[in-house]
Amino acid sequence: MEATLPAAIGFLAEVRQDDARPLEPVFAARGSLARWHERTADRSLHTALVHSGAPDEAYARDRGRTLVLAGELYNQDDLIGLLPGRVLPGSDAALVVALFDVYGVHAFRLLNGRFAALLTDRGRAVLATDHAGSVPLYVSVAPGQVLAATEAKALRAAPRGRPVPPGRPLRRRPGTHQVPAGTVLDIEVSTGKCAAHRTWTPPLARRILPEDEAIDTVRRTLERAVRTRTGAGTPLVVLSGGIDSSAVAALAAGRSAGPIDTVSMGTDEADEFPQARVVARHIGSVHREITVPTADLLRGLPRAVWAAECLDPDVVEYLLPLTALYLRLGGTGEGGDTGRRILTGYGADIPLGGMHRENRLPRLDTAVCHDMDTFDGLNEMTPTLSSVAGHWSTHPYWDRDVLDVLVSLEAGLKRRHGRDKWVLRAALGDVLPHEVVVRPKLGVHEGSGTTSSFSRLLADAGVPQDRVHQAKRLVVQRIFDQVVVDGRHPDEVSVDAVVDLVAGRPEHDARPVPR
Ligand code: IOT
Ligand code: MG
Repeated sequence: MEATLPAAIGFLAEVRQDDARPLEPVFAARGSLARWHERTADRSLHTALVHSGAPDEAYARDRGRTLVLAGELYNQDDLIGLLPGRVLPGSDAALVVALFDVYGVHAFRLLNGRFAALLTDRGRAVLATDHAGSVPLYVSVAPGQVLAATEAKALRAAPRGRPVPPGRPLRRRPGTHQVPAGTVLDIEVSTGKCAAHRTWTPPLARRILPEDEAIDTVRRTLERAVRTRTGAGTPLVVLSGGIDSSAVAALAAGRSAGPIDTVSMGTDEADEFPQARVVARHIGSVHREITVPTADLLRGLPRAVWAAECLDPDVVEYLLPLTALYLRLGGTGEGGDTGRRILTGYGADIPLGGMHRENRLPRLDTAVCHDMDTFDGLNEMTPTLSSVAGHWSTHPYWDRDVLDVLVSLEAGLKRRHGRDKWVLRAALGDVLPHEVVVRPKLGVHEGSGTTSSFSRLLADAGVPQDRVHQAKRLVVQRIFDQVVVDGRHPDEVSVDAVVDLVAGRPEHDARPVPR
């Protein structure tokens, strides 16, 4: 459990009653590939695993059950306490399979982690996502076969599956479904019948806490989330200099024996380098700045959509600069020896309403409720964004405990004394310079100039101002169709050609876009 990266960062797993040939594994995630086959009297399990050097730790077998796990857990200590008298499990996968023996499918309600899992148990295939669905999981189900993968493109050649409610049908591949966040699908392999269990849901009620107590709770849970994500090597934090990533960097530095690494990206048009430098200097990190030419950034769109399998143009604008950064960090990830463990400040704005620049409390909570209702399926937290470059990213603000605390605080603690994300700023006041604590939010899409340069690309191609957002949606959709649905490699997709196509056919493309 002390390796830098999780044992596996992705999988394709096929549970079948027949002897059909397994699918060719296709992943954007980069790592070593291990294949593995197991046959019992009534079914076979074929698995292809993207791993980082220790594929055996991504499997666990116990009492006729086999579990395949991509990702990792963050509450092992608590979980191990539930298994008194047993031999201590040697991996996260072994821990989950041991818990399954005691709790059945409800074992997944106990986990705080970043994972996707498949478990076979006699005639059943059980699929599970973490609370946030932060490692995407797709499935195709037909009588006698259950095919599951952490990337939709890996199921491209799967035979057409049947609906598995509440699975979300994939665009133009209605037989492939995405397993919702915080969900277990318990599938009878022979019939394809599926029972769903929700294992997490965002808190709907709000807690009233005195300022001190709220501050203390946020600080403690966030510290723990950073600690459990730090792993064996030197942590690397992607740092914008805003409060979210600066808080993560300061907490990681606070518990590290030596200096941590931080890195900031900017473009030839915009950067937040001076702001990030203030933080790097304060915490004593080894800091790097990476400048990406805007033209290269935009050319990277197909790779970002290929990695994230995302159709939302706003989210793609957040993910594009981050993908560009991860690809330039260096390290091949082949064999798992050079991939980095990366901590981000991603996601803090969702439970705190930080994106909405909203003063009025009813509107703030409306924004929080809306965002907590709609994040699922956007894949904005996917580890594949960084694993296209062989790295593993993890987001402390979407730790299950941190998220539960942040969402549930009453809105007056999120917006207070004229400041957004007040409780977070107050909780980090002692570890960051004052100017960082009070710095207003600037999104990565703004700080890197991504939104404006993408808009300009479309305007230059002749898209009228009031149609730019819709045109962005169409560009992303067409790229998605090529690199996810049709299985093309992103290097074969020309952004200019897609932009020209969208710009040249306004009437045709004005119809609503199905999600
Ligand atoms: P933003 O908060 O700006 O960035 C997310 C993370 O990316 C930062 O915490 C930091 O770790 C990293 N980062 C940002 N800019 C840089 C940079 N220049 N160099 C290095 N690292 C950087 C969008 C946003 O504003 O990102 N994300 C929001 C909300 C998403 C909305 N989604 C939704 N409603 N479902 C967020 O909460 O992070
Ligand atoms: Mg930020």
